[in-house]
Amino acid sequence: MTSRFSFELKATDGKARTGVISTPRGEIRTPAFMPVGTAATVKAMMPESVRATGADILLGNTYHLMLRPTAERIDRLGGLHKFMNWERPILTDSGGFQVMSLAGLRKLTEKGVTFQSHIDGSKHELTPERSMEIQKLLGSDIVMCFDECPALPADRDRIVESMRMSMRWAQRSKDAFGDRPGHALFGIQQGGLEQDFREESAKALRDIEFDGYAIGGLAVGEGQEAMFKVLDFAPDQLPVNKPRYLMGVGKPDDIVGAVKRGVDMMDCVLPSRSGRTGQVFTKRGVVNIKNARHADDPRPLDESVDSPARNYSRAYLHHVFRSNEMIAGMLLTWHNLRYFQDIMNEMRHAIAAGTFDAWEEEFHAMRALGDI
Ligand code: PRF
Repeated sequence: MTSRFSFELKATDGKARTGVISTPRGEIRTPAFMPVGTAATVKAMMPESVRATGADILLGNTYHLMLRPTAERIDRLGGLHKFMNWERPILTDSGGFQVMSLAGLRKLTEKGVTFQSHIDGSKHELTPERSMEIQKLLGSDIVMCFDECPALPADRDRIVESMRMSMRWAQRSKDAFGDRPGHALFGIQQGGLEQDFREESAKALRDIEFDGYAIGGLAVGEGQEAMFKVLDFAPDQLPVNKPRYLMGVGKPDDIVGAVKRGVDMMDCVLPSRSGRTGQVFTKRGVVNIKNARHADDPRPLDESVDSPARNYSRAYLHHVFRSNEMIAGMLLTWHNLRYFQDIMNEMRHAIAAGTFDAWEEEFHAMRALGDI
């Protein structure tokens, strides 16, 4: 085990990269997909099962955990890893983005943001300094800068103003984070869809110097085409020798397109949330298990995905989903998480072998066939 945080690039194929992030809590193979464990659990999964899907790292949320059960309580109980029984790396988001999408009555100033809890209406404040303190109390391995991001579309003035404040917050985050060997701090690039603002943001972050760099402010309503246009230049604006993390993305084809453009890490609630709403991701596209056409189908969902769900018929999965049985969410979530990790694993191998383009072509061809 290394005692420091480091990133080693092993191979590239076009702009796609594969490598390994080393942390005192274990290695993270990249490109990496991070399941989301918002409230100290990946919903419907035990940590052992999450690991069995192939995940090297989980994402946790400052916003949810500060409200319930509070960062101080988690600290008293030995930190987030011990609390949730996940000993491998955890990345925590910094809270600002979740405040903007979930909290009531928000007030944004240069100092930070005050808001009302979506749980009980109580009043709270988050600043770069408080976010760093909370992420330290949680024991997060990869800490995210405190940032802010406007919903798109927004006009250029609003975007640049917000980006520049996030860059001032990035400096305050770095100052408050201090020197914590074995723990990493990632900066977050903002700037909407504008190449000049993205470059200004990247330069500000490069000057401050971080252990990794996230691309924020995407997947906020702009659509895949607009997002890919930004990803055609944004990763190149960030240091080549540090991990690049695209926040909150995405569907399987978003993930593949992002990796092709030089992204190393991603997170999304999609595989776990969809598992609970009956949406299933397969090599041949999306299947909705609720659909009546599955009611008499004795075949498994997708035999090629190695999860417990393949031991059940579509008819059974349809039945337990329609009956609101918990096993439906458990099996479908496991399947989805395993499918996402399979994609990452296949991409890592294809990049190392220099066959990413052929792999991508096959990925799209299989989806074009439609469900079995
Ligand atoms: N900033 C932070 N978290 C995020 C985002 C962001 O821009 C996004 C945007 N897709 C998701 N999560 N801190």
